Order: sequence, then structure tokens, then C-alpha cells
Amino acid sequence: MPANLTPQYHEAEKAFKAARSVDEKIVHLENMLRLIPKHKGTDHMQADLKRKLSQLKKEQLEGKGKGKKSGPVFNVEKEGAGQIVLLGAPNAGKSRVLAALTHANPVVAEYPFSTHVPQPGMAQFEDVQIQLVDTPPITPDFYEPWMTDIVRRADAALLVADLGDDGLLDAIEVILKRLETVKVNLVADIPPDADIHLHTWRRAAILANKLDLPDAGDRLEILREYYGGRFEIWPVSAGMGTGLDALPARLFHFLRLIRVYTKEPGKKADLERPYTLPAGSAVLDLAVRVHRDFERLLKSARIWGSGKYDGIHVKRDHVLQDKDVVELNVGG
Ligand SMILES: Nc1nc2c(ncn2[C@@H]2O[C@H](COP(=O)(O)OP(=O)(O)OP(=O)(O)O)[C@@H](O)[C@H]2O)c(=O)[nH]1
Ligand SMILES: [Mg+2]
Repeated sequence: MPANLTPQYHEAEKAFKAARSVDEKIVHLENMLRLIPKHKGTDHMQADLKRKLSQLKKEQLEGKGKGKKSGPVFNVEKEGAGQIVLLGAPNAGKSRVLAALTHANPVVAEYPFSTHVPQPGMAQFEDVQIQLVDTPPITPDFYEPWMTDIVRRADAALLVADLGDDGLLDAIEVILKRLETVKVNLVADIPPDADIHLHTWRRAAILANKLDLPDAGDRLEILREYYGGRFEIWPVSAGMGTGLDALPARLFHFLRLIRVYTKEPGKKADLERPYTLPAGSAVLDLAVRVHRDFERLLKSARIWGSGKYDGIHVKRDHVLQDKDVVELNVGG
């Protein structure tokens, strides 16, 4: 009797063969077991998979007993105005979001656990770039230890929820709780009295993906009821492109950044290359960014854009607005 294995099974098998860690191998073996057609023709194969699985689980237990493992470390070098890490359950669509918003070319697959290492990509918002980092999934049984550092190093996080999944609330709770156990708290706003010595706080929003799927609207309502008071929720369909046009702007504002352009006295503004600064930055913050000696050398500044009068003189502590043009005068 032929086995009639499906393409999904072959994909899972490929992932299993490529897996390096015992934890990863277990995940893919379990997928293979789930995906293998259940009939007489595959009896031997099923038995074989189960045998391998129990062997790996034994290795996993033994490995855990040996104390701290030093696993791989991934460092995604920061580029652009800010770095946002994508977090989510298997298959939520994290990789598809990365592919839709950037030029990156991640593996997007029907089978879960298709992403194994962090992958960055640059999303474009007008004249600035925002770095997105795709990551492997987080589940009750699966968490790459190096993910903690990835989240810590990011400027913010996007929790990708799957509007096709009835278990979407639990999936998010699992991620929040898992990160809490490593003292990383994802919040809409960092509380003023946050303990920043013992804990890492990162701002997060929920990206509700797969809006195109049947009953997605109902699940979105449930998501809003449960998490709407706690996080901003942005519905999209990475697959169909719905809601993606507005996303880079949202990400930029979520990072609480402003763009400022500089201008030399008597010359036109340099509108090619904005400086990105945290919202609330003042003229002096910009000056120091342009050149560290400007703290000492800055004589005066004029501003175009947000003020009532174009070209007015402003003090060093004048707070800048998005898209201001600033003339920094260091001359005599
Ligand atoms: N219908 C629909 N399918 C989507 C959407 N976004 C992603 N998918 C599909 O969902 C499946 C999983 O997408 P991925 O982007 O690989 O999911 P992931 O979160 O990266 O999964 P892991 O890497 O395994 O954690 C793929 O078959 C995608 O094509 C969407 O907006 N709508
Ligand atoms: Mg992925």
C-alpha cells in the first residue's frame, strides 16, 4: 500500500532534517506525526516516528538535567530609526508580515515552526526606515532561550495574533507570561514607577493578522474585548494587503519618534536625510546629534515648520516637532 504522503508532510520532514537542537527536532517530529496519513500503509513509518520521538524526549530530559546549556546567540544589528520585534504563535503570519512590509524574503509556510532564526527587514515610512525582526514562534512548549535578548534589544514589540485561530487569546497570554518569567514585560505604556533595574519593559501593540479569514471579524471582537483595554490592536491581512499601507506610519508613531531636517545658514534645507529623535527632543538634542561639539559651539537656532513664524529664533531647549527644519548656527 503506498504511503501517499502530503506536501505538508514532506515540508515537515525537511524541517526536521534541517533542525539542529533536540527541542527543534521534537517539534518537527511531532508535526510529522500529526501530518502523516493514518492508514495501514504508514503503520511502520508512524511507529518509527514515535520511536524517534521518545528517544529525543529522553535526550531532552537528560540534557535539561545537566544545568545551564550555552546555546546559540543571535545579534540583529540595529539599522534605521527603530527596531521592532515580531512575536507570535506558530503560523500567526509573522514571516508573511515581514515579507509584505520589507524587501526581506523569509520562509512563509503552511506548516508551523517554519522560522528558526531571527530575520530582519526594513519597512519604509516616507523618508525613514524601521527595522522589523521576524522570530521563531513562542508556545507553551517552545521558547528559544536567545529570544529573551532579542526582545530586550528591540525598541518595541508587535504581538502577531492569528484571527483564524480560536485559541488566539491563549496564544498571546502564553507569550506575555513566558516573557514575564524572564523578567521582560510587554506593555502599551511603561508605567512611571516601573522597576527598570530588575525588569525590562518594552512597549507593544497587537497586530491582528489574517483579517481575510472566515469569522475573523468575530475573533477580532473577542480580541478587542479581552486585550483592547491593555494594548492597541491593529487589524491587518498580510496575505491580502489589507491595513498594511497605514502600518509603517503607525509603527513610526508607536516608536514615538520625530523627524527633523537640518539647514545650514544661507543654504537650502537638507530634506534628503532626516534625523530621527525621540519625541520631546529639543534643539540641543539635535545639535549634539549633528556634531558632539555643537553643545559648546551652538550660538543660535532658527526653525521652520511647527512655529507660527517661519524662521523664528528659538532657544536651545525649544522642543522640536515632527518635520521641523532647523538651522543650527555655530558661526560668530
Ligand atoms: N489567509 C491568510 N493567510 C495568511 C495571512 N498571513 C499569513 N498567512 C498564511 O499563514 C501561514 C503561516 O504564515 P507564516 O508567515 O509562515 O507564519 P509564522 O508566524 O511566520 O509561522 P512560524 O514561523 O512557524 O512561527 C502561511 O501559509 C501564510 O501564507 C493572512 O493575512 N491571511
Ligand atoms: Mg515564520
